[in-house]
Amino acid sequence: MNFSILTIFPEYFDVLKSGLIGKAIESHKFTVDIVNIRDFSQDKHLKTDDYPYGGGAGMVMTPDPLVRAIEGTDPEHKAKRIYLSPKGKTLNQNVVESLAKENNLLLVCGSYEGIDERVIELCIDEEISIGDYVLTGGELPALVLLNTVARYVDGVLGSSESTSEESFSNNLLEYPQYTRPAEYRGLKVPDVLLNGNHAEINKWRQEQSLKITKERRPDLLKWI
Ligand code: 4FV
Repeated sequence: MNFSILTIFPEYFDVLKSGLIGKAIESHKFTVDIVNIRDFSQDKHLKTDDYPYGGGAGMVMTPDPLVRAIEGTDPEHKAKRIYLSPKGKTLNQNVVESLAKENNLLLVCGSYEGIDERVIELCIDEEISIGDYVLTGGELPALVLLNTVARYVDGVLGSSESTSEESFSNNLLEYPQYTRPAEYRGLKVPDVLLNGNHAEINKWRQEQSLKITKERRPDLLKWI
């Protein structure tokens, strides 16, 4: 799987050198190329933004550097081209699982008030939002999307970890987790987890997931 990320702040993605994702990239489990949109600006000052037609606060990213960057990075439109925006479909585990089936994802990070609408018309396959709040740029949403999709790439998660036993994997929130010590500040680990009876443990975990989901996210239960 390859991720191409188009941004005017490439340094935002230095974080990809660390953690589980950093190790996975190092060991070529998947590839990431960071593309600086400014490199595609024909403007003598490499400008990539301008004032919005119709007035209003802030600036808008100009179409040409973006279109050149997208077509320059993905000339045969092999990638699924995604623009991260609050107007997009909300990212959830089902969307993540469908994106994880793609070989090439091209992520466009907007800045300022957003990008010229004609870029979306001409080049974008899908708009995706990470949530109903406004950020200063699309870089963090792109990092969120990459992190959650990369977890589905073979070999990224260690053998002990899996995407099947976790929150939202079956539309339920995950059961409570415990580790040593068996008692901490007077709080004990539930006995069922200490008795080693896996049928009992799985039953308790299913009950806990259902109970917690009913309490905190009853909206998820309509999918079950
Ligand atoms: C966003 C979101 C988001 C809007 C204008 C970047 C900002 C600025 N992207 N999910 N929520 N984007 O707030 O994806 O350019």
